[in-house]
Amino acid sequence: KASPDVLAKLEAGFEKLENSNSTSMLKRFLTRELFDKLKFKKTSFESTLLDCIQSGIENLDSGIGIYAADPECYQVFADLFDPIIEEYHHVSRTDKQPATDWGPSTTFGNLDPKGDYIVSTRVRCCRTMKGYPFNPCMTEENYKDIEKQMQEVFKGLTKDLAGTYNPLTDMPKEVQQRLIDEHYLFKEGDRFLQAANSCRYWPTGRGIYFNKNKSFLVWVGEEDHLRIMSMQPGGNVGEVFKRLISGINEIGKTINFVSNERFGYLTFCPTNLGTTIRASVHIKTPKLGADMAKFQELADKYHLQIRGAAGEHSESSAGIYDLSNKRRLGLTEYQCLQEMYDGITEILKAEKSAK
Ligand code: ADP
Ligand code: CIR
Repeated sequence: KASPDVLAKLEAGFEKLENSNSTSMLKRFLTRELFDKLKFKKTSFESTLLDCIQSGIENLDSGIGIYAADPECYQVFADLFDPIIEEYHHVSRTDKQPATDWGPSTTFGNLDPKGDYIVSTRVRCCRTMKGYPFNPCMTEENYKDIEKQMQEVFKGLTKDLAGTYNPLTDMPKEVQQRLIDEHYLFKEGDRFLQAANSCRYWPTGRGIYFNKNKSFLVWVGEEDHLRIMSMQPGGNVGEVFKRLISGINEIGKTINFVSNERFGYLTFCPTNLGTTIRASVHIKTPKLGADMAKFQELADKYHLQIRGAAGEHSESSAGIYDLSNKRRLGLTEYQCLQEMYDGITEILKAEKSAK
């Protein structure tokens, strides 16, 4: 059972949330009744409801406000996670995640051959390594182990995927900042992750791998054990996706990833479950951006998420937006890409015909 100290923090946190004007999913779904039902529970990793919701309590501007402190939380606190997962991904409780399917490799072409609108394209996915819990339950040794294992894997990558691993512990701050500004590296001190107990022992075990032209990259030890991504300038979705598939397949030869029937690949944040795929373009749509309410409506219609060009929770600058598929669970990898591809095709039509 949760300790008196945890219960006191939970009560105070719940009250803070109740009295706030937060619009997070956590606030919407965590009723008093549900709170009272879940507040005493603990997983075998000793994670409590507090571990899952403290980020949303500290950051009242959260969109979601909840993380799974360990993989068991998805079951133990299912009454809270399920409705959030259902609404975010448009799935129902009895759905199972379809088997991995990358689809035919030749489907996707260049969304913007003339290069007038799309600045760059990126597809990322998340992976949890077997044998390790999520961030809040990880020890310093866990971070070091994961990094060590991955350094061996990286040494084996060849051809277009061949590159170098760069641990944060050896990276001067200026280099870090440049890599962040160029959209390659995760930022340090994300307040949502910090409040979720996910930045302990930083920078130990954190780092970035990239190939020679920084078109294939892997983040180690950030929000998830691994974030694997492929990116390049322009709108050639096909090339980007193909490179991602080859990279994941290579890494998957030696590393076991955690998955289950219902949720597919397990991730720390419930929004990333399933395929874990976020396929995005940085796109210039100043006309659509002039009326954000209408732009959001259009994005919703095609299940696209709008982010700023510096990533989640950032503002758009110079009329450049990050548009990506919003759903990742309940559809295949191929379908995630298709959702983005078809949606962006429509967005481009709308931008071109807007006054
Ligand atoms: P994630 O995509 O991993 O969920 P973020 O939204 O924070 O997390 O994005 C991470 C980084 O990737 C940010 O620097 C963001 O600008 C960059 N990024 C995302 N999509 C693209 C893209 N299509 N082209 C270039 N950079 C991108
Ligand atoms: C929030 O709730 O806003 C943060 N915890 C981040 C949620 C992740 N969002 C997403 O779309 N992947």
